[in-house]
Amino acid sequence: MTTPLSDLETQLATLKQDAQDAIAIIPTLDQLEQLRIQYLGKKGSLSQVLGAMGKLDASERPRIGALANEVKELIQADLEQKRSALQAAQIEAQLASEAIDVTMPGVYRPLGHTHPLTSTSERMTDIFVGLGYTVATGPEMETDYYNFEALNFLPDHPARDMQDTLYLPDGNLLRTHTSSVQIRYMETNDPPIRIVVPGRCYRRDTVDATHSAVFHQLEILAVDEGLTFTDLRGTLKIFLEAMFGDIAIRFRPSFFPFTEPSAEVDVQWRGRWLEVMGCGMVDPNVLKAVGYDPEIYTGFAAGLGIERIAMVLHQMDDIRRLYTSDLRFLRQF
Ligand code: 2NL
Repeated sequence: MTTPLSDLETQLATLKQDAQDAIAIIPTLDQLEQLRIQYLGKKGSLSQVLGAMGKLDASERPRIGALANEVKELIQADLEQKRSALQAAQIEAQLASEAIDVTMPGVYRPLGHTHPLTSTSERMTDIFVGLGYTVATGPEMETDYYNFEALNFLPDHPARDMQDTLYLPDGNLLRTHTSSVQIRYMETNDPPIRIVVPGRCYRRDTVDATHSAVFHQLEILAVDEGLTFTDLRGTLKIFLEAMFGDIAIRFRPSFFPFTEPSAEVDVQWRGRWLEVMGCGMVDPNVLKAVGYDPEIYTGFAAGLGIERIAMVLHQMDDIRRLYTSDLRFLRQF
């Protein structure tokens, strides 16, 4: 019984050194686990060495046994340390790869905004909504009845002419004002009513700096018991002051088929009188056409061109700027 003792001691020492060297350079957690199995597993190197202890003299076993435990614990400690180091490195690598440099300049995406015609329309509509009006809309293709007849246009009124109105092959037409929406609304709603109607309109016209075949109108209509021209004037004054600020306004007599009396409204703007809308008391014939009793109800109405208001507000001289989508123009708003 000579060699086994020193043999086993040497083997344990070698095993310890091999394991520690291997652990030191292992690059991944998976490979570290393979190492653990290789050295400390049931069929691992350490088990094999311990298997040989049976051949030892009983008096030597405690010392070699203690030595083997020491080696096992050292390797376990190394494995554990390496595991922590590899895990920490893995988290570091993940953090590094997912890092966001918040100091990097951002990517600026082109940002659009509301078209000046839309924002003008919305501003105007909102003022009336603030006064308790309800927004109403309707079809752009209309019948002669809703666009003309119900609005008290005589059969031979010049506005009905092919020269002024765009007729469709089926006999319908493209509405020339939004008043047709008010007729439809009155047909299906009883007084009292307060509506504001913004919308696209069409006319057969030569296009120039102040005329477009497609344009936008906003009309209001109120029908109730006891409404007077004073109510109309007060309402329009409140609207125009909200739109233009503290300005002077004046009413001039005018004529429309659908109102009686009728007036044109001017505002004093940058030292000049500007015509901004038409208005009047709803003609009794219009009330009759929708089944309202003109002996009980009166109404007032007004209509204004949205392009005209946008042009006045933004000091524009050519209506076509509003339709040509030139970004150099649009970016100014
Ligand atoms: C203008 C004039 C106006 C109306 C529109 C209206 C509608 C109904 C009944 C009575 Cl349903 N009137 N609308 C009234 C007066 C004038 O517009 O020059 N617009 C640009």
